[in-house]
Amino acid sequence: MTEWLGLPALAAAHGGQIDSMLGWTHVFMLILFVGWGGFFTYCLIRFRRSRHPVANYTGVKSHTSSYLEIGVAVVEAILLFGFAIPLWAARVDRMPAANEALLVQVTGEQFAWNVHYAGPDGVFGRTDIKLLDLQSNPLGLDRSDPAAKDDVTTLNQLYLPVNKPIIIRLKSKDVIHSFGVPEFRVKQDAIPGLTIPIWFVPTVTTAEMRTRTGNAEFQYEIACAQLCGLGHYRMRAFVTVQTAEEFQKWLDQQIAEQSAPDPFR
Ligand SMILES: [Cu+2]
Repeated sequence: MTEWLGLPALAAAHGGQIDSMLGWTHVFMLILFVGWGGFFTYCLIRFRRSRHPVANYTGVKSHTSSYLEIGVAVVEAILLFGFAIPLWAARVDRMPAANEALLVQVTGEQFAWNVHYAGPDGVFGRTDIKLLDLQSNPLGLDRSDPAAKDDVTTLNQLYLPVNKPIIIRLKSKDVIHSFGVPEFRVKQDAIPGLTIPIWFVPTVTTAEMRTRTGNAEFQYEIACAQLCGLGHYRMRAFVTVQTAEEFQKWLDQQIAEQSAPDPFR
């Protein structure tokens, strides 16, 4: 229905509503553009200097333009109160229940995305700024905390199961970044000092999207959507959407690898 907008392929459950709002906004703006453009052209011709060498000091007496203005304001109010605010409220207020969703912490830093899974216990392990090491432990995760034993962290790789509500707890270590994945129709600033939840349901696996687009290299990409410093251009991460079984297999493998004692320590 909204193909004419040329948006990226849609891969999230709520995306249809966003697209239809974008479509309606474009339709109304096109009507306004044509209306104002026509009025402007009419005025240029109707009040040209050769026909009106002297200004008319009385001006227009009819109220047509006021009614038109009111009409425009009404349409804009409908867009705002009828579409935009309800959609925004639904996205922000109606978080899925924590036990039905997968909770992932994503922390932006100059210039990478750190991903943290709680593991089977569902509890994120303790983090401590004293343990922070940009190379080996960018989140400062305390592996001696029992809750951290089964935690999984990755750099610039977000793995997600398809058709399951995902809640992302978004954070930033340094400056304002922005988590944007166009196919999921999500974009949220990551602000230092705040933990901001966002949620969506991915509906198309990476493999399926590769078949659909005919692009064997297709990757969902988290693009940092706020200019955050000199390396902003390379602040990208990849999202791999898999079936529930594939995702579980990946997670189990990561837990086994990451909980094993480090032979180099
Ligand atoms: Cu950034």
